[in-house]
Amino acid sequence: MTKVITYGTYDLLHEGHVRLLKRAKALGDYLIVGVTGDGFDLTRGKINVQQSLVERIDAVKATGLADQIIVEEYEGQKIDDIKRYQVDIFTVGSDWKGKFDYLNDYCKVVYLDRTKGISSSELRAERSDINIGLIGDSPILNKFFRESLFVDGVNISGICTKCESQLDDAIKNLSCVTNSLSILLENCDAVYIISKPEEHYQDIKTALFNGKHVLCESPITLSLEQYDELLAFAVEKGLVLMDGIKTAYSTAFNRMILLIKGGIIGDVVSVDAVCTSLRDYELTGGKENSYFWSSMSFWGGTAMLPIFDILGTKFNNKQIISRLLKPGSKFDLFSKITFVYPHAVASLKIGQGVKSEGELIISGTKGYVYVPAPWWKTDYFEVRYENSSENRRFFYQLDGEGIRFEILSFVRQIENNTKSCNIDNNVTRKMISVISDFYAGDFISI
Ligand code: C2G
Repeated sequence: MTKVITYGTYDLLHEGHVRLLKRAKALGDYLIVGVTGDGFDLTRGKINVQQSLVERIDAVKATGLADQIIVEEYEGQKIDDIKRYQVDIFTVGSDWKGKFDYLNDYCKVVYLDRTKGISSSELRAERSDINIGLIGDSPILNKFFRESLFVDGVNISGICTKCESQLDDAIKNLSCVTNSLSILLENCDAVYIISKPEEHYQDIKTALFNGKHVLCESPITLSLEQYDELLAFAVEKGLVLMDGIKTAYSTAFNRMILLIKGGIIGDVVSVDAVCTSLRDYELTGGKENSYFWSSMSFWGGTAMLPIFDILGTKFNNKQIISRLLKPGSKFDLFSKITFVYPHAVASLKIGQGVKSEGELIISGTKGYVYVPAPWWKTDYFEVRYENSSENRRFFYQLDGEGIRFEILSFVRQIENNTKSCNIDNNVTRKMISVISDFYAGDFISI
């Protein structure tokens, strides 16, 4: 019996896939099809897969061409499979010609002509693009633009900005570059907002009023009442209002939270997060402007995310201690916040004008989790115990600091009309509540 094996994502199964499977089957007597797992596709950069692994397996099964279906989950698995299943022939479409010649050491390699004129990505692209308009002046917009290129079905259609000095040419050359929000809103279906925090409320309200979905950098607003008003309006109009904290879209961060909730370090007694950067301070000479945000606005949401994800939002009390840019201003160069819970304590240190070690440490009764700087865009963390031989290390690739996955989540919510973002609404509300307390003067000045 001649055994043949082939692999693929098989997203939105189409004629090209079926033709490949038929010709693969004809190469022998028994065909094994390796369908790529969701995690493996993410690792190899295929972030736009529409269907789940189960849906893709079912579609391949329904062709009746596969005698056996397996899941491809890791780099190099093909060699293991060829040996395990005593495969005689590996085959794949000619778009991969040459890429798998190394498998000749284990079996015969056959590249079959790829069917022209059809592909999963073309099928995905048949959906109309979602045009996203940018709002703000920050250099972060350049990152956001670059990351959007990795997401199928997204087109950056314009920008509303008051200052182009920090923007790349790719943005300056967009077809719609304006300082008028109404003109931008005529040229997009959704907006990404990173204007000054005090402008978020009005920008969001105008966008929602004009039927546009909103992805807004944290803090979405500087007052809870405003946030609740906007969220209710978005829900009423069937629009997405999404909190943009890219850390929430880092696989490593999310897996770390799951492991901690599963008890890997016992009861969590303390969460300590540090986020600092002098970049904007040095860029602007310490002068407030549209992208030199206060520490509380720039870092507050990010630093509170692990605390509220792990310990919840029901702390008994908090204390904010801040070093201000100048006496009487509400612009903190550095803040430390301590949260006291019934059986735990948490602290965060954030700084736009102070530099410290940007690590995240979660302390538990069995061990602790250590996330090295910059933890807010990490692909790596360690679980450490008293007996260091039991320590465990975790790595989850993070392309683009999580921004492309944040954009993907935003687009999926718009397409599927679902709220499935990685940040719980109660967490967003609590972040806004703490930040608004700061701006209301509830802090000790040092
Ligand atoms: N294919 C084809 N003609 C098309 C589209 C795809 O012959 N118009 C073939 C591909 O060459 C591949 C199989 O169908 O052999 C599955 O294609 P995809 O689902 O796009 O998966 P891909 O990432 O190309 O899988 O490690 C090998 C890869 O997993 C191959």
